[in-house]
Parts: sequence; structure tokens; C-alpha cells
Amino acid sequence: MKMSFRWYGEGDEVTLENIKQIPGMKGIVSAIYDIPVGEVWSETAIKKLVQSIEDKNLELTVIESVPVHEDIKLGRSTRDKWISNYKQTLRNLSNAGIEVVCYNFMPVFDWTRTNLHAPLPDGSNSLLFDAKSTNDVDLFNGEFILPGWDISYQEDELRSVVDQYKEISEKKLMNNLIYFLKEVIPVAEEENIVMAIHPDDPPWPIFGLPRVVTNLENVKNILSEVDSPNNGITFCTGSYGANPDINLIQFIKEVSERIHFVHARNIKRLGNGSFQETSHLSRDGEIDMVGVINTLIESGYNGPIRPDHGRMIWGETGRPGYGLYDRALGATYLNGIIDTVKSINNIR
Ligand code: DNO
Repeated sequence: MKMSFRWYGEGDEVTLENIKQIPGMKGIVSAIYDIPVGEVWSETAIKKLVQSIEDKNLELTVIESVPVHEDIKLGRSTRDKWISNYKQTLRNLSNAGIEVVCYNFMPVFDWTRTNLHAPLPDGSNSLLFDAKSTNDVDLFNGEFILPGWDISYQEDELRSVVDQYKEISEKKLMNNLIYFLKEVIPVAEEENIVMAIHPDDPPWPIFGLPRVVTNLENVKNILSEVDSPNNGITFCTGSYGANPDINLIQFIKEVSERIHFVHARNIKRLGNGSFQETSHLSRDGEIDMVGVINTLIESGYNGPIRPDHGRMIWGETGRPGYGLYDRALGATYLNGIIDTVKSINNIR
């Protein structure tokens, strides 16, 4: 497996120099953040990003993410123009040597939490999702904004886009995803890129918006409707693991050939759909990290993996979930598991 680390570009307080000092760290997971959603990423801009990472003797292993324009998710008549842009971005990424692209198909909002600094008993703090309080959230007052979200919407635009989803059932959203994949996967095949769809986080509908990348059955449907090795998934332990009915080990076994990227993080379920993120250690939360890694290795997974959200520890402040220290501890824990499992099984 290739251990990698998310980096938010030159403006990230966590620098490439910091990341390079984490034992075993090879890959960088990044994106271009100043291009409006849907516009083509130029080859020049991509190559500049690649170069800035290679200058530090690291490697751009995964693009996370190339965002999907809302018109594609909504299945609007303008979607073909945005899909054609997406294809061009894939071609440009491939010309710059990129082989893995992570993306998601969540309507309007990316991952959602209700508290970004919830205390843990050890004195650190972490991200928390309180299912009850999503009902009280005023989406439109401009105060409820999360790090992964596209905040370029004005209030009336946001209202209008959320309204448009009232017409979109889960079935329709799934059809729109399949339509998108039927268009882009042939290009990904030509360009030698594997696409890795990230689960919805949390993996169920929120704010009355539909969500479809939520469970094994839906994932199997997505993979079989466009049955190509280039049509794959990001296996995110913390997202799928928030649903107590999902058996992560069985999930990996059933779709292992189509896992192209792994996000490893741990959560503690608090009942009724609420959860708080914890350290990566198996016993701190619900995720059997050793079992997950072992199953990935058994099924031959050799792609990129990154420690996902960390707690804020040792007084660190910064981008919630994306500080340096706890993610570095996470990487070290994951490396320990990987090395041990490989050594026990005589795998090099
Ligand atoms: C959160 C991330 C997500 C992820 C996107 C992928 O920390 O896992 O924002 O990058 O959903 O498109």
C-alpha cells in the first residue's frame, strides 16, 4: 500500500516539509482549489502542482477531488457541457501522470458535521455529528459552513439549488450518476485513470437531500451498471462505518477489485446516527482497523491509503480534521499494522 497524506496546497499550514518527516510517507493527495467547480483544469496548472510536490521529493498520488458540477447531479440539460469539461480535465490529469481521481456525488454539501471542536475525554477535540441538531441547522444564514464545502454560493443561489433537489428522488440521483459514469469511464479507460467515488458522509440523506453512495448494495449497483475496472471506489472506513449495519470486512471482500483508494479513520457511534471521530486506534472507536487492513492486504490491495481526519492534539489549531499531529500518528499506526500483517504472511 502506498501511504499518503492530504495536502491543501501552498496555503495549507501543514507543509510538504512537515509531511515528508512522517515515517514512510510517499504520496500526496491534493487538488487545485482555485478553479470554479466544472471548469477545465489546465495542463499547465496541474503540472505546476505536480512539480511543486516533486520538488520536495514527494509524489502526487491521488487527486482528491475533481468536483462534479451540480447540474450533472441534478441531471439538468446543461450537464453535457460540464461532463465534456470533466473529460478534458481527466485527459489533462493523465498527461501530467495522474492515475487516481477521487470524487463524490453528494448533492450540494460534502461531508457534514455539527461540531468541529467537540471535546474528547483525553483533552483533545475532534469532529462530531449530532443527528438531532441537523434538524435545527439553518443552512442559509451563512454561519453553518464546513471545510469541505463549496462556499461560493450566495444565499439565494443556495436556496435555489437546494430547492431543485426537491424533484430529485434517490432513484433519479442514481440514474444521473450512472449517466455521468457512462460518459466519463470510457475516457478514464483511454487515459489510464481509475475513478474512486467517495461515500456520502454520513452515508444517509441529510437536510432532506437525497444521497446514494451509502451502502454495499448501491455501490455494487454503481459498479455493475458501468462494469469497468476504472469505475471504482474510495473505501472510507469512517464514512461507511457510521452506519452500524454495514460490515466493513464483508464490504471490502465483495468489492475489493474495485477499491482504488482508502481513507482510514475511526469513529465512536453515539446512537441514533450520531458519532464522534476518535484517534485511529481500533480500541478508541468502532472501526476494527486491524481487520480492515488485514482484509485489504488479503484481497491484494496495493493502492494508496491515507490517514483521514485526526483529532486536534497538543494544542494544535487549524483546519478541522486536517491538522498535522494526529494524522501523523494515524499514519504511523497504519504503517505498524501493514508491516505486521505483511510480515506474518510473508508478503513483501
Ligand atoms: C473529508 C473528505 C471529503 C472527500 C470528498 C471526496 O474530509 O473525505 O471531503 O474529500 O468527499 O470527493
